[in-house]
Amino acid sequence: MKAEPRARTPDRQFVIIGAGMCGLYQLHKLLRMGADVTVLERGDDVGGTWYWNRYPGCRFDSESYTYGYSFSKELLAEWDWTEHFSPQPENLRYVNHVVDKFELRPHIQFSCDLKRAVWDDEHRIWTLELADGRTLTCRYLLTAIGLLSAPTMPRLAGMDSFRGPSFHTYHWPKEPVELAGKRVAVIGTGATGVQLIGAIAGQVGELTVFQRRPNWCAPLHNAPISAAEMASIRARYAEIFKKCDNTPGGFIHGPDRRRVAEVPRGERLAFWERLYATPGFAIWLGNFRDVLMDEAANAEFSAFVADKIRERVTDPVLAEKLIPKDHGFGVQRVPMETGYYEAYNRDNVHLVSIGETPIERITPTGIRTSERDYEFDLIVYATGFDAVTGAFDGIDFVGTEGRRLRDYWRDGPLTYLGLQVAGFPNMFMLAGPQSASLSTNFPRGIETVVDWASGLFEHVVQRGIHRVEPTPDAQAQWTAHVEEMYQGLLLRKAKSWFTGYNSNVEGHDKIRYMIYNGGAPRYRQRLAEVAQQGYAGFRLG
Ligand code: NA7
Repeated sequence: MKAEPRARTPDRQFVIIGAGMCGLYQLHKLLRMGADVTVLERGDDVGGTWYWNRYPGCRFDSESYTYGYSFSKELLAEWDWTEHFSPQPENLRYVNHVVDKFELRPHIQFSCDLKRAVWDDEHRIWTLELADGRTLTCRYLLTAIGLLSAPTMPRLAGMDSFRGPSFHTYHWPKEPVELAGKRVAVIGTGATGVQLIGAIAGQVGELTVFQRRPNWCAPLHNAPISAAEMASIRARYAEIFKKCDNTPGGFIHGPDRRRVAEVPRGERLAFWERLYATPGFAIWLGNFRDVLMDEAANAEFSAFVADKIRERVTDPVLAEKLIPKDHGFGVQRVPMETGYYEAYNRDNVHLVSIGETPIERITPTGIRTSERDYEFDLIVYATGFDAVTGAFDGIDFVGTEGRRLRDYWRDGPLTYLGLQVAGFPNMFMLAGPQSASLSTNFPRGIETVVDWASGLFEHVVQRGIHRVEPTPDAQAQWTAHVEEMYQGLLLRKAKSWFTGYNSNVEGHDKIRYMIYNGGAPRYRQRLAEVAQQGYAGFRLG
């Protein structure tokens, strides 16, 4: 007869991977529960996204006061945001302030690069192997490894041969980078490239942008927050967070329930003018609801935005190059810009459409396209990320019967609630693929998941339960539901990270269902039902 598995005592009860916004909140919750917990962070300080991304122009696209944590009244009362869309240095200061206030730092171990995690089903523990050879065991492994934390470089010949500095935006150096008078190349025009280009156009000598496909960008309309405004925001925090709770994306912007065709043309144009002048994502998430669902509605709004680009870019040939022709507005993540289109009116800014004249190679002195050679002092790769699953693929997770996560997810993620994977007991993804955190204003999404997961952890710890795993049925149903939620949306056709595309990663050239598009309220409701039903879909014990 097979002996009953016996839980062995691990080094730690809980290990959290990652000290960004998500991991830090989970740490705080577990400490308050009195749990034995430590965080392993690969960087040498806290902050995650806000620690790594230091490129000029990096800032929130979320209203600052909707991005901060909502869990502590005291924190809300004492922190002042200085801009409506706060820049990276301030965001990093905020994260550090939270860490100090809640005395989290002693519970975080830095420079811990997790390479492998192996589940031992007999003893019900995870063994974690770090890059430097150290190991640690834990009962529960909680990943907070970010959704855009595995940067990807193009696969171009000669990249190592360039004599000047070159780096991915994610690895923009901590030390100041000399830009004045320099000839700078930026490859990539996603949300990152668009922030960077707007910020440095006036600082560099010459700026040459290599654009593969243009994006539909919209004005951010950032502004400082005065002391009086901050006082008013503070007085309205409860109302602001309630509003975020009730919108699909966790922002203060929710869809207008009318359809484009229901509104007389003059009225809808006036509405769109107002949206174009409104700060933040209103233009994307506060638009008529069918703009993101119906081809004709989307085409009409896209034509409106195309005209805005034509108004803002003085050279009509250049303007056409900046207008996307292969997808409509909002089908891909909308980059929010500050002076982006006007940058192209400057004499020192040049656009190279590499859709027309592809890059052939990087040379020791610059970039060679099919048309000519360009010379640069600095090359910046704003080429995006192996989004969502990339950070997981970077760690060798080995579950029951030797199942490897990166193989199991080869054709796309399979999860239950975006939280757990069958065959990987006691591993919880706090911002995993197919959860709502990825499609929402991130902190709003992660507070939901962390609060809920903390309830589950309390439940299992109190009952002496040592093993939690989703049933294959529950997982299959959730994954099918996630896929179904893509069907009504035009974004299902996009070739962007929302659908798991990345030309720089082998095999990432077909749709993968990465994010939960059912909206945050529906996701929260589902989590609540699962808990009420005694954690339906999970096998406990
Ligand atoms: P994105 O949005 O994935 O953008 C990456 C950009 O880089 C995009 O313009 C790509 O062109 C371009 N790209 C990628 N690979 C190449 C190669 N090989 N050659 C030329 N151009 C390339 O990443 P971001 O960092 O801008 O934004 C990520 C998220 O960060 C964003 O959504 C926010 O949530 C914050 P393409 O469009 O694929 O033709």
